[in-house]
Amino acid sequence: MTETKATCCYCGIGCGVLIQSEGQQVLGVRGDPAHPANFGRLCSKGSTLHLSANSLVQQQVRALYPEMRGSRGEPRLRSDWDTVLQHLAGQFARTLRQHGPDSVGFYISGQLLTEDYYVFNKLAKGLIGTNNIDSNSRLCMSSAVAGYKQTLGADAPPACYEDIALAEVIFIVGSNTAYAHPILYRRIEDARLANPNLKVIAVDPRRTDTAREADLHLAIQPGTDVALFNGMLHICLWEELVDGAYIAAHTEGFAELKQTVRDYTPAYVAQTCGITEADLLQAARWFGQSKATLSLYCQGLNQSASGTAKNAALINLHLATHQIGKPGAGPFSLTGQPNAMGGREVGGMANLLSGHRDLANAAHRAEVAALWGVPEVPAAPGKTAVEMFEAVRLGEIKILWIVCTNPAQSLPEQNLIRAALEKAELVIVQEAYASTATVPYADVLLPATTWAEKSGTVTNSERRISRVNAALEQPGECRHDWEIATAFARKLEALLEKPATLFPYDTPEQVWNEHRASTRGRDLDITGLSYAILENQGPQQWPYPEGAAGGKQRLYEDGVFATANGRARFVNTAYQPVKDAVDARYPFALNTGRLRDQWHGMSRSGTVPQLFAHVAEPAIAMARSDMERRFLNSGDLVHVTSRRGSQILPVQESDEQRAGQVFIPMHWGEEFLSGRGHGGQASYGVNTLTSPALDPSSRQPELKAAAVKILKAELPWRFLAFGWVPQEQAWRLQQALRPLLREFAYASCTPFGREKTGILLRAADDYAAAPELLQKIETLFGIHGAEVLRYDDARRGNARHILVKNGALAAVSLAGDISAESWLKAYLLEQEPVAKLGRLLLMPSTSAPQGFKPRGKVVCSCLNVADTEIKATLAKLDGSADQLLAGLQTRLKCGTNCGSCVPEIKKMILFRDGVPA
Ligand SMILES: Nc1nc2c(c(=O)[nH]1)N[C@H]1C(S)=C(S)[C@@H](COP(=O)(O)OP(=O)(O)OC[C@H]3O[C@@H](n4cnc5c(=O)[nH]c(N)nc54)[C@H](O)[C@@H]3O)O[C@H]1N2
Ligand SMILES: Nc1nc2c(c(=O)[nH]1)N[C@H]1C(S)=C(S)[C@@H](COP(=O)(O)OP(=O)(O)OC[C@H]3O[C@@H](n4cnc5c(=O)[nH]c(N)nc54)[C@H](O)[C@@H]3O)O[C@H]1N2
Ligand code: SF4
Ligand SMILES: [Mo]
Repeated sequence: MTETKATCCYCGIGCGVLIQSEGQQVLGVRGDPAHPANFGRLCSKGSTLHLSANSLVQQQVRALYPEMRGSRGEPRLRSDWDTVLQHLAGQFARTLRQHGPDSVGFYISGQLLTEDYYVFNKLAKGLIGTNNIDSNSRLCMSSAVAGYKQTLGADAPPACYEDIALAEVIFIVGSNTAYAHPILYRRIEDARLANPNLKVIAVDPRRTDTAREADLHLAIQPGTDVALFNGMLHICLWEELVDGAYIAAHTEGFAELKQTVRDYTPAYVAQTCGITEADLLQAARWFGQSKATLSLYCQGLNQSASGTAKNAALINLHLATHQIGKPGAGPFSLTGQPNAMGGREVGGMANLLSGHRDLANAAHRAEVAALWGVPEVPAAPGKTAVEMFEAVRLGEIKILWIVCTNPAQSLPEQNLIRAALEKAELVIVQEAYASTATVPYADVLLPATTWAEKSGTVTNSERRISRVNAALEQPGECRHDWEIATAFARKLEALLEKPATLFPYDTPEQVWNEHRASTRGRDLDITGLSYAILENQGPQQWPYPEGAAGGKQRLYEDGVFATANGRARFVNTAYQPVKDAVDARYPFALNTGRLRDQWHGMSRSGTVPQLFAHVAEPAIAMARSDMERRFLNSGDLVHVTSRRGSQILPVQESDEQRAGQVFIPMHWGEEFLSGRGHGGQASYGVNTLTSPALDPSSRQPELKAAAVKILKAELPWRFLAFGWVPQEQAWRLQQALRPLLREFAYASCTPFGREKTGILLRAADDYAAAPELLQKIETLFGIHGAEVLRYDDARRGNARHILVKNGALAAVSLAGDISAESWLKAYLLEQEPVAKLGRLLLMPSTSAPQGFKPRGKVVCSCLNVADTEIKATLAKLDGSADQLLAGLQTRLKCGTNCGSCVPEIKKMILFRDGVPA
């Protein structure tokens, strides 16, 4: 077995992993003890990466061969690289000649390696001559970028992970760190243990696990952060918590801001944000009085039509109180994707250029043109993500090349996104997985390598660059992303009769060295670094200029900022309400975001059944009071309708939601959830509903706030099929079921299991579905033939069909009355012998057979510990919350491996007597 150093391909914490492999098989993965992001730890997603790389699974879900189709409507056929790339180069050359360079667009991704990103950026801006290249980071970090640049002068997160241990106050705003950045959250837990005086404040409309554990939770109304930060500054001014000397020496623009925040009185702010004045005061005092306040923030700030103002208002607060440029302090944006930072560094977006340069700056354009050896880079700004799809829909952009992102799942207002994908003359999808919602739109599918197969570099949230190495050969005919761009570029250069190539690369290192040269003299200067240093001395932070002994842990310690005069700038921020505001017709504010154990459209995490133990199926979360008023029970189906579309979903009572607000995890797209939709309009999951309203500076869409109405869906007929499926068929089965979901008003399809893989399909409609359709589904689950036990009541439309194998349930389908679901599912999960049940198995009874105790929900998925076991053990223990947790960890081992479930176990301790202690 060999161990290969790489990083986790999920979040921006950038944990180091060691991939354990033999030949073409990944056998295991462990945290790299030497990596400074995680020191050997991994969360629930990182520690199951090897399961996602299992070759049996990969064979079923990966895009393995280049494919293209003759024309729309025809199926794509397998082709070869040379033919496909030659075809694409021809199409590009023709379109560029007829319609000019802005008739093509590239939509790329913060999950690409820096080298991949660099080549695509040069291809668009250097060779083709268009700035129509943008990335999914537009949906993610662009408000953070704009906020940093407006205030500090450069897109550089000033703090580092070690600051967590040094902070006195940690201000977590719009970040569910416990779910989205778990290994950083483990550091917060450690810091609290080490320093009982550490105060954690969480600002989130929802009572997330992160918020529940904070010393103070401000459950503000959606989108009111600017009012809150201005209000805190108002209080800091009154209470003389601002640092006048620092403001005078190192900043500018405070006088105007001071005028503005006068109006943000505690009474006005408390009212606007929906919090108490006492809590507001407490937050301001803790923030301003502490020796070191560290803010951690993410999409609750960024994904907003006032995202840039939210970022700037928070940084204002740090500057005014001098909570920046010193250990334990600073505004620290947590990067979402593993290499969103690298993408920013190479300038792979519509308004940026290599080396943190700006497209709008003529001198910067000239520098980059000189570096690349081209006459010029185009001046006109390119289209940003949402706007690019709009331009495609309007026919302005004819060719769209999508790389490493799944826009038919993740962009807002899916109806328009789908219309754009249909309108485009040519859609190219460069993907690792063939299973995503975007792939069916591809006229050309380019199969890409992915985690464990790629080599290059990534940069994490704390500006730290790591090398990633390939453990496996490329499967099928997959190619590396940078290689595909390079090969295409050379073909296009030949057609355009260019005398020499701009793409002389044979290795990622050559690409990286060119990128390095472009950073000379810039804030992110890495001219002192090399692949060799990264390999021999481990991951390094930037800046790391030539001659430096090491990277820089923390920025602005000397009070000199990255602006022309060295002074940080206060931005005069004013509060603006959310764009898609609630009203009498659309009375609920819809919020969306992450689940702990899933990643975006779930192309990878969705192939690991145990990652569904935490949350098994799609649902919309709602406060109990709202449900009672609408006579809704958990599990009821509701129509969720925004001003743009409608999606049916089961409703789930949640103590995390305030009244008037609802939440849908962002992961549930067409891949797992669909249905015929409602009122003639198709639905494609959560982003059918969301709003494309953009922030004026960052052009980031407001994915966290959409007004919706919620009406009970009267769909009396229910259907459920679930069963164990051999691993070598499970994922093909799931893909075969997907088109059938559209036959029902509502349908979802999700895996379950642990050692074995199960698939569950749930559907609902207003009338019984055609028997042929149900038979088709049952056959796919193996429920056919003589051994199937059958109960059918045609008159009532009820049916129960059961396949028994080796004396236990193997697959079940229920139609009409599905009330036996829970115990049948438990019997199947636990492979409980069924012989003794006899006829009971087919009796239309709701309740479980006597004496059967279901094991319940798995809480610790690493060590397979269920909630029933935790509750039973808790009943025998006594002591403080910390002692109870320690007791559970000793006896059951739950929460002792990756630790991702610790917040959930703590919640169970809190609620052990039914009400919070
Ligand atoms: N498990 C998991 N982890 C991930 C990812 C994943 O898919 N799954 N994706 C990664 C990526 S790309 C990203 S960008 C990050 C995102 O990481 P986070 O931003 O932490 O995650 P989200 O759940 O999108 O949103 C965070 C919180 O913002 C809150 N919020 C909503 N509106 C507001 C508001 O107006 N103000 C405030 N203050 N808060 C608000 C939401 O209720 C939510 O709890 O996660 C990364 N990590
Ligand atoms: N409603 C709502 N929508 C959201 C958000 C939200 O909070 N709410 N968050 C937004 C945010 S912050 C983000 S970052 C986006 C994420 O949205 P997407 O970018 O669509 O998310 P992923 O599913 O991670 O897409 C990455 C794709 O790349 C493929 N892939 C993996 N590795 C490789 C590789 O090496 N090469 C290539 N070519 N392909 C590869 C994967 O199979 C996957 O399909 O979603 C945004 N959309
Ligand atoms: S925190 Fe988890 S998902 Fe993020 S990089 Fe580390 S192991 Fe991967
Ligand atoms: Mo993101």
